[in-house]
Formats: sequence, C-alpha cells, structure tokens
Amino acid sequence: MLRGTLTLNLITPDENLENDISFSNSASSSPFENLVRYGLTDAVQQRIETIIVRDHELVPGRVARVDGISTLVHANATDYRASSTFARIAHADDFEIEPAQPTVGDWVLIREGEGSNPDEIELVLPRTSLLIRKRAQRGKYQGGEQGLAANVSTVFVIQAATYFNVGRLEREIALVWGSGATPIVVITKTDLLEEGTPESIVEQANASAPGVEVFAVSGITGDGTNSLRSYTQAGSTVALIGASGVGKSTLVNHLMGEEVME
Ligand SMILES: Nc1nc2c(ncn2[C@@H]2O[C@H](COP(=O)(O)OP(=O)(O)OP(=O)(O)O)[C@@H](O)[C@H]2O)c(=O)[nH]1
Ligand SMILES: [Mg+2]
Repeated sequence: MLRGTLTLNLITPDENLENDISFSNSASSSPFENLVRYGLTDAVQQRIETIIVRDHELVPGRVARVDGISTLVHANATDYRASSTFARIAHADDFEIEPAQPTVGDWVLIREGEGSNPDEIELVLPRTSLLIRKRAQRGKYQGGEQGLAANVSTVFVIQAATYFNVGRLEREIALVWGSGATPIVVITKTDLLEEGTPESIVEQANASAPGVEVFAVSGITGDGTNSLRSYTQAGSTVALIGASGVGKSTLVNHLMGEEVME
C-alpha cells in the first residue's frame, strides 16, 4: 500500500491491451476506512453491512490481483491471499447460487481458514460493471471471455496524439460501453505533436466517438490533466486502457501526484 493510493497494472497476454486501474483516495475514518481508500461506495458498504450483520466472521475486501488460484484482496486491516474455489455471487436471495470467478475490482467477503486451510473468498458482490476481453488465440476469437476489471466507473481510453488509431479507439470504446462503465477519451503526448494541433486530433476523436468526452493532455507537462480530476474523486474507480507505450502509467503517476507505478 502506497500512502493511501493504489494502482494496479493488469497485463493481458495478447494485443498488448494493458489496463491500469486506480482506486481513488479519501481521508475519511471509519471501520471501513481503508476500504474507502480502495473506492468503497455507500451502496457497497450497505450491501456489506447487511451480509456481515448475519455472519460476523466474513471479512470484506476488494480484489487487487488475481494470480492463478491465488487472489490478492485488500481488506480493512490487512491483505489476504485467498483461494476462490467456492466463490459465488452474493445475490440478495440466498438460495440462488451462481459460481463466480473473482476479478480485479470485485468486492468480496472472505472466510479465514482455520489451521492449514486457506482463506476463502466466499461471496462476490454483484458487479456494477465488468470489463471483459474476448479470449483470442493467434488473433482468432475462441468464444471465451475473461474478466479484466469489475466495478469500474470510468474508463480512460488512451491514445497518443503522435499515433492516433481510429480503429482501435472505436473497438475500445465499444468494449467499455459493453461493460457498463463510461468511456472517456484521453489523447496523451500533446507536447510531442510536431504537425497538426491537439484540437484537430480531438476533432477526429469526437467524430469517431460521438457522445464521448474527449480530453487532450500531456502526462509529462501536466497540460490538460486537471480536467480529468473530476473522474478520480473518492468512491470512483478508474481504469485506463490503450496500447503499450501510449502513456497510461505516466498519466496515472501524474494524477496520483506520486510514483505509484513503474
Ligand atoms: N513527451 C511525452 N512523453 C510521454 C507522455 N506520456 C508518456 N510518455 C512517455 O512515453 C513512454 C511510455 O509511457 P508509459 O506511461 O510507460 O506508457 P504505458 O501506456 O504505461 O505503456 P505500457 O505499460 O507498456 O502499456 C515513456 O517513455 C513516457 O515517458 C507525454 O504526455 N508526453
Ligand atoms: Mg504502463
């Protein structure tokens, strides 16, 4: 944990679609203090309270990483490396059992293992959004889907001003709309533009992404980045997607105001 902020870097194997997730920070103090830090919303807190009032042993937390069968969960007091063999969605109706594969951003309830038994993710809260990627092999769609990030409110779809790729932009925006999150287009590296202007690229982006807000920024000089801060308030979870090298990590570091990512 790095001074109240958390960023995650999820690397997906093909197409170099990389996702940086950041949970925003807040200074509030409560039994949920550290969960607020991970993007807790009132709605999630209420849902957790109705569950733990009936079962005090369950520990709430948010999934930060999934490594095979081991899931890293940030809870209020500590981190867990939990297994998720029996995880199911926490439907309001207890009798409905739907198996769930926890993914980054999920709110979960853990039951600590006794003796040599592992800590287990027992429940996964219903998701407000789920970013997925289609499983592809050698560029061919295989019919499967993999969760990338859950409960993301806004996704920054990043393109570099110096290498604007309309096709990719359109695909990624469609992916975000399909997830239930709201896409925002962010054009980075405006300081490197030698020909043309940031405005002309914003115009192109507007034309291919009607109804989506477009911002032009530089992660190095900080130009334009203040207009992104309204999306990174307490209780919001932001993910960044875009090709390798477009400046996702640089932008996150700038917005967080400290080196939280490599
Ligand atoms: N001049 C300039 N350089 C930038 C800007 N944003 C990123 N860079 C540079 O571009 C390179 C790649 O930036 P990263 O932030 O690592 O890109 P990324 O999207 O995180 O890349 P991956 O992690 O490989 O997906 C680095 O050398 C950055 O310093 C920018 O706004 N202006
Ligand atoms: Mg990066």
